[in-house]
Amino acid sequence: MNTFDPGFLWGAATSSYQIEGASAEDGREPSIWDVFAAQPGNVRDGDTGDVACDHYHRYRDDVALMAELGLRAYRFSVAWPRVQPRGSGAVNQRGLDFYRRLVDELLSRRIEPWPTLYHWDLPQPLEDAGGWAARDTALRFADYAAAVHDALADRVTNWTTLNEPWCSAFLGYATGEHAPGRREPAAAIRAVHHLLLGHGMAASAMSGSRVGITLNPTQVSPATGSAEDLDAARRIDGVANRIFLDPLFRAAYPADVVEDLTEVTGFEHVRDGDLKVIAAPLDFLGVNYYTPAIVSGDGPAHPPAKPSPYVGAETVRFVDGGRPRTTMGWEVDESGLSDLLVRLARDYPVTALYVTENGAAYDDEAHDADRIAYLDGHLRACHDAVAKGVPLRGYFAWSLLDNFEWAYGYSQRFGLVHVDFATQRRTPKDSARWYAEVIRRGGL
Ligand code: PNW
Repeated sequence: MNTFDPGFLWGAATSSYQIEGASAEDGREPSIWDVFAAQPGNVRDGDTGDVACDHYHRYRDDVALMAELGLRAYRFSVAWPRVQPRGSGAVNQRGLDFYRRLVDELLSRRIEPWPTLYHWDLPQPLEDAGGWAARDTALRFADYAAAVHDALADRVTNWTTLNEPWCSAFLGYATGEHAPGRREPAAAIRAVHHLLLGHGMAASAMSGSRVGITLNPTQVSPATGSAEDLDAARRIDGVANRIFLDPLFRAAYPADVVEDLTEVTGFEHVRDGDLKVIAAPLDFLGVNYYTPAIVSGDGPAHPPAKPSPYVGAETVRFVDGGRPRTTMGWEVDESGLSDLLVRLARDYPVTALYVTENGAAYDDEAHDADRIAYLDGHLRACHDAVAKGVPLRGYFAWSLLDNFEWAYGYSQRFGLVHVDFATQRRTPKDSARWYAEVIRRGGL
């Protein structure tokens, strides 16, 4: 049996825009995702998060469901446009009250609340003022973080600033696949910096609590040992991983990444002292993992017509690993997760790691043997990493519920619990019962 430490934290995750709905209730105003999803062509089938899983009204039932699964922790995100509808100024008490009710409900069921302060729903007025490409957004974020922290720090211990700043910066500002849908590579690099700066400023505003950040590092390997493929892997590792990890843990942007980006930016947006703020000590690092990457340097000589999220590495080609794929088209390879965790613990001074998301989209409704196999394989990979000395302290399955999967709308189902979006009926899948049993036994 693969047993985990008794203190290992077993959880599941969601995010505000993906499940809450109630998009215009109790003073909430539009975020960049409301505006982006309303624009035809941006989200599959014209889906929006207006209703989503209606969690805003059903949170009590949803917490009861979590208790049935035996979850020890629940990772959710706070919607900035509920708390500060215009992104700055006075807080909206009714918005904060929702999260207080949710947290109290969790605590009454002995489920640890793990809030994330930013899972992509930027108040639209801040995007109108330049979004994450503008420095002021970092200051606004720290202000908002302090307001939520003040309201809930008496009952919440573990705080995460950002979810996957890579997606915010590169899918939001370089490829335009995510809100705000901009295609400006230089703006994406500025967004990286202002997201990191906002993280650092927020972290210092929350002293006294345990504070971390969640990244989605890419486990990248070269297709062959050729010099071209090794260089392709270095470049992707640079602009996907080290561009975040080095500022956070070493207070510096990696020199090779700065060099790779010379035609895009001279990093004039970085001011003296910023890196010191960004490298504020972290209590934990959250890792979201779904699939690894295999890359080759023999890509097309010119960037393809479709914009690449890998700014400065547009010619790198992603190679098929020949493994089965989920309905997202993502290859299933759990060895990437153990390799990634081992690498992070080896290269950076992380004291505690959590897998803050891991899971798979499949179409099966009740009997989801493929999802069970995915989760089983990845939990074994976590166990391997622990055996190799990685300080992995917990695991959150993505996701508790089928939900709004961003540009894919409701077409991709990641839930342990099936949601019939016409009736909002929740039905635990086999994977939910399987996961409950894993938690009860403390391993596999
Ligand atoms: C993450 N990519 O998103 C998010 O944190 C979740 O909100 C989301 O539902 C989940 O993973 C599943 O997609 C990602 O293109 C979206 O590499 C896109 C990418 C990675 C992560």
